[in-house]
Amino acid sequence: MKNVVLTYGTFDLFHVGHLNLLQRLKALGDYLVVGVSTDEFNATKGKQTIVPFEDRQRIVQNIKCVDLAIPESHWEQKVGDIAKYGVSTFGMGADWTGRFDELKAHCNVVYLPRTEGISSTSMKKLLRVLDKEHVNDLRQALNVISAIIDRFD
Ligand code: C2G
Repeated sequence: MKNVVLTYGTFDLFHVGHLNLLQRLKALGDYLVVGVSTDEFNATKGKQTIVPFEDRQRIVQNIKCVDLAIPESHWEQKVGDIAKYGVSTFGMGADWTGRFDELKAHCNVVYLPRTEGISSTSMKKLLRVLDKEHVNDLRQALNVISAIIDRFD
């Protein structure tokens, strides 16, 4: 009997924190199903991604430890997915601790430690600093500084 593990996520700007979690979850079973949040669903979460859904799903589907990547389009699909794929373990990162305990009625529920020091949110913040508007501000500031330096020459 296949030991199926299920998880969900946005996986924007896929990074080592996502990889660590998926590998740890796969180690709990022998078949890993990953629900990837659609762009529409993320909008309801107030989340906007850099990488569109189609690309995020393809990236996750091609991660070696992932057996099946499915769309996550609403919060309520989890119980149906657990039954559909015959899930024995549902798992998330620790930032979701306690949020899916109601699923314990259907399978094991685990929350695994997150990888510290890396997040899509912090990468997005960094990218925002490098956007056109900020670069122009930086350029103007540099011009002012070099004008001041020139006066001292
Ligand atoms: N994660 C992690 N370490 C990090 C960053 C993320 O272990 N440094 C884990 C999160 O805890 C989560 C998974 O990676 O379990 C995916 O994280 P996100 O892409 O941020 O997913 P999220 O937007 O939290 O979506 O229905 C549940 C939602 O779809 C979860």
